[in-house]
Parts: sequence; C-alpha cells; structure tokens
Amino acid sequence: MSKVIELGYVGFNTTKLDEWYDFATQCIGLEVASDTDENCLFLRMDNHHHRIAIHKSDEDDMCYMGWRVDTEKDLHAMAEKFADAGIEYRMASEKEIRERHVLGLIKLKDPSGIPTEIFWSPQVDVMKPFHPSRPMYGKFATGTQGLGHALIKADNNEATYQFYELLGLSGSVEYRLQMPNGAVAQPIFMTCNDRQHNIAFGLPGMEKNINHLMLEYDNIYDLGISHDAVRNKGIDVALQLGMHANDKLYTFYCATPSNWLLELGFGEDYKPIGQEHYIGDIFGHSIEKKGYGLDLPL
Ligand code: MBD
Ligand code: FE
Repeated sequence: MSKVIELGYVGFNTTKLDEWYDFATQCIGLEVASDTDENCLFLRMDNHHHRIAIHKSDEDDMCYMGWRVDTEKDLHAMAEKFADAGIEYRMASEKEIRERHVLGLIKLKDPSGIPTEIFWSPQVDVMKPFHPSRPMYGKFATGTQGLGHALIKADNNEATYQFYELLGLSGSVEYRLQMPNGAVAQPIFMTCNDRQHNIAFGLPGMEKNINHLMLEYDNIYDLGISHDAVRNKGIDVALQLGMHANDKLYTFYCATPSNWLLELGFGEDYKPIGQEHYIGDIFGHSIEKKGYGLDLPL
C-alpha cells in the first residue's frame, strides 16, 4: 500500500518577489539556496535543496504541494491507485523532474484544483548544512514531520477527505466553532506522519488555494525573535500568540507579502487516545487584524 510520508515541498506564485526575499530571510530566518535566480527564490529549512519555492508571477497564491513517497516503487503504485480511482494524473517530464530536484514525479490536481505533486527522493545537499539567514538558537522542526502544515481550500470536504485519504493521510474534524454570524465551522485535520496535521481544510469562502502555511521552530527563542521582527516591521498580525487545542502548538499568524498568512509555531505536543473535538483553543489567538480569512473565534 503506497502512502505519502511527508509534505516535502510547497511552491508559491508572487507579484512581490523582492518583498518575499526580505520577509523570508529577516522575519523567518529561512536560507536562500545558491541557485536562486531572479524568477525563483528557493528557500531552505534544513539540508534539503529547498522546501519552499517562490516563483515570480502576476498572481499571489500557492501553486503546488509536493508530497513525498519513499521509493520509486511507491511512486508507481501511487500512479496505479490514481488510475484505479479514475483520477487524472500524468508522469512528469525529465525537465519537470529536474526543476523540483527529485528523481521521479507525478502531477495531478486535488478536488479543488490545487496542483498536487507526488515525488520520490528529494535532493539533500549534505555538503551545505542548513545555515539560517539570521542567527537562530535552534532549527526548523522538519525531520519525520515534513516541512509544516497548510490550511487549504476545499470546495467539497467529502471529496477532499477522500482524495487525501487515497494519498495516505488520515484524520477528522477537530473543532466545532460557533461563528458570530450563527454558522458553525468544523475544520478537518489530516496527517501522514509524526506531525499532528499536515493539512487542514473546511473553512468556507476561501478564494486562494491557501489560507496559511505553518512552519515550526524547535526553540521558543526563535519564535519570539521572529515575532519581534514581524512587529518591528509593522506587518499585519491576524491572530495573536496563542496555543492550539489540537496540536498544542504555540503560534501566531502574520501576513506574507502575498497576503495569505504564515503561522509560526513552537512546541507541538499531543497524545489523545482517540478522536476529540474542541470548541476553542487553550489560550490566546485573539483576532487582531480581520480580513485574512481566519476571523475565527478560537
Ligand atoms: C491550527 O494549526 C490551525 O491553524 C487552526 C485554525 C486550528 C488548530 C490548529
Ligand atoms: Fe495552522
């Protein structure tokens, strides 16, 4: 049974590549890979060639998610699963494989049209140990958990759940939030590895493919230093520092140059015996700046 093992890379389009360079290096601490050029900013979080690619464009959105399988055999087994399920996919060309710095690649779309890629064998540049763009006390928490998580658009929760279940993720509804307008939001969280969730979806009214990307530090000082940098630059903070009920991450959400949100976090810790749901977070996460699609009463 072929399953994905991590969210290995993500790609974004942007009209603001210069702003992204400053934001990624000064606010987040990401490293710029040496083969970055004027059209594509490759960002590193660990020894992988890159984890995030930002492409110069006339749009601002997430333009692909890269899910890793372990072996070449798993890649072909995944293609067979798509064929059996009647899901359209194609094997990437040699050029496309090189662009992603992997050894093999499938391209398809998720049920909401989000470009989705399945790959095996990322290029890991062990001769270039990760070197953050600003001093860091610790590192980014990747390892057996992938690069982080994303809250993505889902036009149809059922179809989206089934698609990601086919990829090998599992999960469930984890919040039941009473919205001020009387509606109820029941976001769904799914994972394929040691991270509590790799994707979340189920927020109504999303226009972009992504609401937020979460990156996790393994040292709380680095989260605090990033928070200072964001505050000193006057960048919008959508939700203030707080701790989530489900993964116990201590996080805040700020605007990226592309106007979707970056969630920066520290300290995931969760061990429920079975499925639970929450009607709010442990503390914090107060709404500070509305209009980023995350005006949730957490
Ligand atoms: C998350 O990471 C998140 O973004 C929300 C909205 C709720 C719980 C965990
Ligand atoms: Fe999140």
